[in-house]
Amino acid sequence: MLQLAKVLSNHVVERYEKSKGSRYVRFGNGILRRAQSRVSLNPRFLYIGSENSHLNRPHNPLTSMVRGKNVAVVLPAYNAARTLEATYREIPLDIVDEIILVDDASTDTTATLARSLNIKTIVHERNKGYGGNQKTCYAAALESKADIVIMLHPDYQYTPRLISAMAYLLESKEFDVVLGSRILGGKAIEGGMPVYKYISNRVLTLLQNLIIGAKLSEYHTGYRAYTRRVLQSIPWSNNSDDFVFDNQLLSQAIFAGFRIGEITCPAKYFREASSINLARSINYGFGCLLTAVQYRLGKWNLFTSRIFSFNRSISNLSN
Ligand SMILES: Nc1nc2c(ncn2[C@@H]2O[C@H](COP(=O)(O)OP(=O)(O)O)[C@@H](O)[C@H]2O)c(=O)[nH]1
Ligand SMILES: [Mg+2]
Repeated sequence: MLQLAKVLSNHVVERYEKSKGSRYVRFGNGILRRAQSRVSLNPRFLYIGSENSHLNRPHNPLTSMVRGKNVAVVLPAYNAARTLEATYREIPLDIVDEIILVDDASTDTTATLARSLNIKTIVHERNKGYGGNQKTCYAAALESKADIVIMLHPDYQYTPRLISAMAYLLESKEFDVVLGSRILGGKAIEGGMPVYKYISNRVLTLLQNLIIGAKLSEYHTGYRAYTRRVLQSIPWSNNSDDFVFDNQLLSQAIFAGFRIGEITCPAKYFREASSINLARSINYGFGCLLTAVQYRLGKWNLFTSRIFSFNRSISNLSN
């Protein structure tokens, strides 16, 4: 590695490294940028690629930017070829160490496209469902030594620009789980959420809050961040392979005493961003209510279902 310590536009260039044919420079303020292929070693003319040059941006930067924490973004994908690149382009790679996409036997070119974007891609040979997909995502993220894992849908519904905010909230150690809530900002319907989805979300959330005894703005967002400890201690492999997986994991986290933080997240609604039909939505709604009832029975020690059969004090145990 060639070390440079020169001053450029009031920033100190800490180092310059050639890696896989690309050149990166790290400034004293912590910003990592990819330099254009022709880099002048005269620092006065060192040209830094624009922040928008997203293609072939480096994954696995030299060190993590979230105070030494390894940040992984997992993308559970199913037929996401039309929206993947737009999603990827907005992922803040200056703080993300690894992006993992799990392709659930899509019938489109999701996996090929993901690989062409240099995303670590795992392909299911057969469709395992949304929950089954996330199981592969979290297993891969834990294996890659991630300290913070952010699950983002590759359907470009939730803005990836909040990844940094979510990662820093977890890094603050005030929270163990962070949710990007579409409800908090009060703009869900304005943002295009269908009215029937909004009403179902609010009613389900109200019932879940009453039964579980929490006070979340919603339990149904597809934008979530977890610490390694949460994913290591909750037995999520017992959960459903279907859409209710998320809801079970969140309820398990509350059951175990993990602290849940929420931030406002605007969400977009367009054809590719929302494909679940009414029958599956209703099935999901009943699954959420069943989870809440299982939670309550588990808390009252009346009946312990499989998903809640773990030590409820795990959040207090040391790492
Ligand atoms: N693994 C898997 N994921 C699916 C399947 N169907 C939908 N999804 C994903 O589940 C997520 C939520 O579905 P979506 O239609 O966007 O729901 P909505 O945004 O809540 O209306 C998206 O990321 C989809 O790609 C499936 O059969 N298998
Ligand atoms: Mg969606």
